[in-house]
Amino acid sequence: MPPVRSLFLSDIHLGTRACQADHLIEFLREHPSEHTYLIGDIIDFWAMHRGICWMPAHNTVVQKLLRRARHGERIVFIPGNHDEVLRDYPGVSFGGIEVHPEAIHETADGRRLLLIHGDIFDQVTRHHRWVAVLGDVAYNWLVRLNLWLSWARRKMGRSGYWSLAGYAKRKVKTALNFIFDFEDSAVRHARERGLDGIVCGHIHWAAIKEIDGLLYINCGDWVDSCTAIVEHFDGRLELVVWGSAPPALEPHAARPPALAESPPPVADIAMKAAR
Ligand SMILES: [Mn+2]
Repeated sequence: MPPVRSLFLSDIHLGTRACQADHLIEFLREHPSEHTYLIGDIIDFWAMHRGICWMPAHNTVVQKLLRRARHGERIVFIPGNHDEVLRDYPGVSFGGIEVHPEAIHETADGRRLLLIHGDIFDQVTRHHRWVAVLGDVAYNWLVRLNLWLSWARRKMGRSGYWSLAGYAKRKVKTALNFIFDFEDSAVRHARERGLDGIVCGHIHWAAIKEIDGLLYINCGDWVDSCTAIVEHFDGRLELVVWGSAPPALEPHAARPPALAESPPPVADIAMKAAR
């Protein structure tokens, strides 16, 4: 019997430099499972538009997943916004990996969970797709610009009323509000469908918690935090933080999301969170 019943992974972003494929390969090796759910943004077609960064380790991830499907594991791929081209293939199976726009998983203890990437709960990607795409490109430039601006202000001796720290704090607060809105609308959606909870991704912030009596679960990502959700054979769900020097990640901790590519804290996190 494999060590866990189910694996839930999202936001791997294969095809980008930031993807932590090596850690993921280790994680997969240690966690054979009966069900594996890939909950979106597994392959980053948006980033590959701008320049492919496809490492040998990215091939290995794909091969390992195909191999698991061949050996009788159930592998379900639920596309996200970065791999939305696959949304055009509902019900299709690629090498034994089933593609569905969403799925329902029943845990060993009988809870029914909706599995969906979650970009539909993100007002930015939903209504202003161009903002999200632009934000993705502009993010690194914003970080640099902010650094340069603060340097220029110091040079000009204008340290006065404009506080970089205050600016960063306001941005973090915006990002946290963004997360709370996301979580609330995800849980509301699951409730409307008469389910016991939801497992999603998208905001790169792993969590297992109860909101208004429903289970809210986010798989996190394999760009920055190397997190996954596992289901044990008794139906218990656990957040796993993989790899060396994991952040002191508590599911409820107020940690700003998605600090990939090691930006300084001045980053426009709200924009980043829209990934
Ligand atoms: Mn996404």
